[in-house]
Amino acid sequence: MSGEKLPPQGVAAANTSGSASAVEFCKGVNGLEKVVLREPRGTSAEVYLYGGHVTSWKNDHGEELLFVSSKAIFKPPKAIRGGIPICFPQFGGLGSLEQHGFARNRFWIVDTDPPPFPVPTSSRAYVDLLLKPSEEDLKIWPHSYEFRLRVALSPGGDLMLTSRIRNTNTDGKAFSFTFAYHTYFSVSDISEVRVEGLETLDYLDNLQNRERFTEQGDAITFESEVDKIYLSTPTKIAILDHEKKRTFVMRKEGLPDAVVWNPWDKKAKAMADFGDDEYKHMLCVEAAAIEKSITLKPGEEWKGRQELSAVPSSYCSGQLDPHKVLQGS
Ligand code: TA6
Repeated sequence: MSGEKLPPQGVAAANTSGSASAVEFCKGVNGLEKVVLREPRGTSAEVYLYGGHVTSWKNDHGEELLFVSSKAIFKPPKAIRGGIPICFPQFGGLGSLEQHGFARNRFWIVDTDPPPFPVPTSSRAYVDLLLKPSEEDLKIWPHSYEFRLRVALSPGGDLMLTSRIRNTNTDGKAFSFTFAYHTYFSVSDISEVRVEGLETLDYLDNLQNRERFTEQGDAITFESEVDKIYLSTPTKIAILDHEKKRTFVMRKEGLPDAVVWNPWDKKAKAMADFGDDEYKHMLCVEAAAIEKSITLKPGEEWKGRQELSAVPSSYCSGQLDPHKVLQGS
């Protein structure tokens, strides 16, 4: 079948069987390798080996739920603008490495022999990716690690990303890192979007030298550039798109912080790989570990997990009561 590529050597054929194969290995933009995940009910996701980067998540109506810029560059060393870039081993400019670290502009491989997964994945639509440092990487960040990323679609179409990072240094050295799933949500109109779950929390404002403030009591709405790191957030955050009558629910584990970013008009114009008006149709809400960096001794492993669901909701029916969403299961 066109585009169908056999899975890499050793990848369990099991999860490539079934009608529309649950996992398809194929070429994407500029011939970059990608993996397409499909669930029988019609939901799907796409992951590029370049950056271990999810670039698409569609619901069972085929509607795209993630934002990818029409000007995104699918060519190393530029990170793909949109989807879910992975910030590791450094978030933002918090260190001596390039902005957001290097994991998002490295080539990952398919993990043909992953260690047993902590929780069984209830669907066949998943892929395991692996990143290890190259000789070049060791010169800029002298640490050996294994970064395993499982991207999975649940039978209900939820998108789950689970990262397991292990310190494999043989020189007894520990290492520390910061981390984020830099998720770009597709929204109908940013001025109609509210974020629930971050009220009254402290945050570091990236637009004011990361000064610390406390968020006011109500839901967060958007009318100008925002770039905030919310600290010690609840494990569940809701992003309400009123016009689309859709609520994104983010559940996270091992990622205490959350970044909220919209570049608005000026920054949008300043980014070559971003359309001038695209800020109206995206919002980044990023499950992260920033305030306290993660430190691993040799042999130790850290796990950071994010689960995204998109639930239809209608404001008028009260279904959209964010507190119900956030307190619900
Ligand atoms: O996550 C928010 C942020 O750190 C902003 O400060 C902004 O720089 C954004 O990430 C995008 O960063 P990038 O390096 O992808 O242009």
